[in-house]
Amino acid sequence: MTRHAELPLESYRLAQYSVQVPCYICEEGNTFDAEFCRYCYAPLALAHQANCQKIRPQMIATIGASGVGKTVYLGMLMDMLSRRTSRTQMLARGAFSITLQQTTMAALARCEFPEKTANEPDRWNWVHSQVRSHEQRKATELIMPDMAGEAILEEMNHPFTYRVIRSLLSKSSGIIILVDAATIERGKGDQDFFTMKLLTYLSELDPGSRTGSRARPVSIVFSKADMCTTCAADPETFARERANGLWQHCRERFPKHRFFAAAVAGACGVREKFGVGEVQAPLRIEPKGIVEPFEWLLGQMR
Ligand SMILES: Nc1nc2c(ncn2[C@@H]2O[C@H](COP(=O)(O)OP(=O)(O)O)[C@@H](O)[C@H]2O)c(=O)[nH]1
Ligand SMILES: [Mg+2]
Ligand SMILES: [Zn+2]
Repeated sequence: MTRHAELPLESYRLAQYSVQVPCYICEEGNTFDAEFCRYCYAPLALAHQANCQKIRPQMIATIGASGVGKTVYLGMLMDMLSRRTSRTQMLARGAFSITLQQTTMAALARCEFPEKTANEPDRWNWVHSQVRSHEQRKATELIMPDMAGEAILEEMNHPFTYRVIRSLLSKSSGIIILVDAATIERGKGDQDFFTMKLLTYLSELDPGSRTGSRARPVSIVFSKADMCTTCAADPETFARERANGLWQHCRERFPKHRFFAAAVAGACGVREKFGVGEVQAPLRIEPKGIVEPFEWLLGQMR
């Protein structure tokens, strides 16, 4: 046994913790080795990625009630943009940015829709990407999360329960709102009410400011247009006739808005899933109107 032992003093390692890394979404300080922001639960990988570049990324929020098709739409949008060789193209930054596209496309390839998005922000998929278009020489850096509809509703009803949603919506340069065309066609008013609530929340985040909500472009996308031919043919008229409250709100509060119709599936069937019961299954994948709302939004943001 020896009496003397040499122990290296490693307290210098603690010095690294004195430098805080600000979260890209809520700007609160975090330690350099944290995976998620301790205030809003956004991944800190976004902050690390953004720090490596000269251009600060802009944000686009995709919102809508639970089950409108946000995950399917965003997954398909990423997949289409990342495979394109002409017009608008997308290049993922960071491996985490590919998960949404991967899980959506894997599910669709099995003739299934992807799993429901979890409510906890640390389980959402975030996409940080570089978007190029042939009209613009400079690329745009974009951050887009796939949020859960229940969390969005909770934040609207009880502000500050989900800080990540509030910070993201107040900083977003553009908004994509998804509305379920199939439920509107069936005459149910809840989609209309939910979207009006969203628009009111958005316009009250920073009322009156010139750079605030009124200046922001908003794409209103009627999803599941494969189940509603009138909507697919003319989304603007469909909005005016079938979702009049929503149409009026957009006209009065968001001067830069446009209505679109989108569908990922060409036709759907119902199948039995063990332990779950009947679930919708896509029979054909026929994406329609997926890229248009995004390209319009990008054009307006520039
Ligand atoms: N017919 C049809 N149904 C769709 C389409 N996209 C989504 N759905 C249905 O909507 C459900 C919810 O989609 P999801 O993307 O998880 O919605 P989210 O909660 O807004 O993320 C899916 O399970 C499908 O049943 C579509 O393009 N056509
Ligand atoms: Mg989802
Ligand atoms: Zn944060």
